Amino acid sequence: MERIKALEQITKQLKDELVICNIGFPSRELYHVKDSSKHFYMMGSMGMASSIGLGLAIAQDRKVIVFDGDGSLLMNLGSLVTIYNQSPENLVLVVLDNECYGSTGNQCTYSSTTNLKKVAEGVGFKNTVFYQESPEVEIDFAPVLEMEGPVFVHVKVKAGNASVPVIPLEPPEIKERFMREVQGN
Ligand SMILES: Cc1ncc(C[n+]2csc(CCOP(=O)(O)OP(=O)(O)O)c2C)c(N)n1
Ligand SMILES: [Mg+2]
Repeated sequence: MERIKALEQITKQLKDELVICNIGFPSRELYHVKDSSKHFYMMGSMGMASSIGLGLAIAQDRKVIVFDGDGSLLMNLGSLVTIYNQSPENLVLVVLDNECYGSTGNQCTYSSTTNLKKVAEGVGFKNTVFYQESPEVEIDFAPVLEMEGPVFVHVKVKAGNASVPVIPLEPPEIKERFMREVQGN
C-alpha cells in the first residue's frame, strides 16, 4: 500500500480528531487527499510531529492523531519514552513506515531491521497495532479510535511519493487556522 492510500483510508474514518502530520510528502499527500482546519502540517524539523502531538494531547481533551515517519521517529526516539510516561489517553501515534527517508529520495532507514512496534512495546506501550501492507484490504481504523491511548500504530507502506504539489498555504496560515480550530473559534 502506498503512503497516500494509508493516509486517505485512515483520514476518512476520522471525525473530530486533531491531526499533526510529519514534514514533507506525508503532509503534501494528506493535504491532497483532504484538507481541514483540524490538520496541522508540520514544516521544519523531522522528529517533532510526535512531540507536538504529545503537547497538544496534554493541553486539551480532543483526540490527537499524529502521522509520523519511520525516519522522523528514529530521529527523536526519546519522544516515545516521554509519550509513554506522560501517558495521554487521547493520543494516537501512527507511524507510516516506508523504511526510508521518502521525502528526500528514499535513502534507507533502520526500520527494515529494527521493528518499531516492538520498540514501542519495549518502551511500555500497552496498545499497539500493526497494519500489513496490502493493496486489497482497507485499513479498519475504528478499533484504534476505541482504544485508550497512548496508542502506537505501525503501518508498513511502500516507498515512493505521490505526485502532488506543495501545500499552497504559508506556515503562519497553517498555524493560525489550526490554533483557531483548537480554541474553538
Ligand atoms: C532535522 C532534520 N533533518 C533533515 C531534514 C530533511 N528531511 C525532511 S523530510 C526527510 C525524510 C523524512 O523521512 P520519514 O520521517 O521516514 O518520512 P517519509 O518522507 O519517509 O514519509 C528529511 C531527511 C529535516 N527536515 N529535519
Ligand atoms: Mg519514511
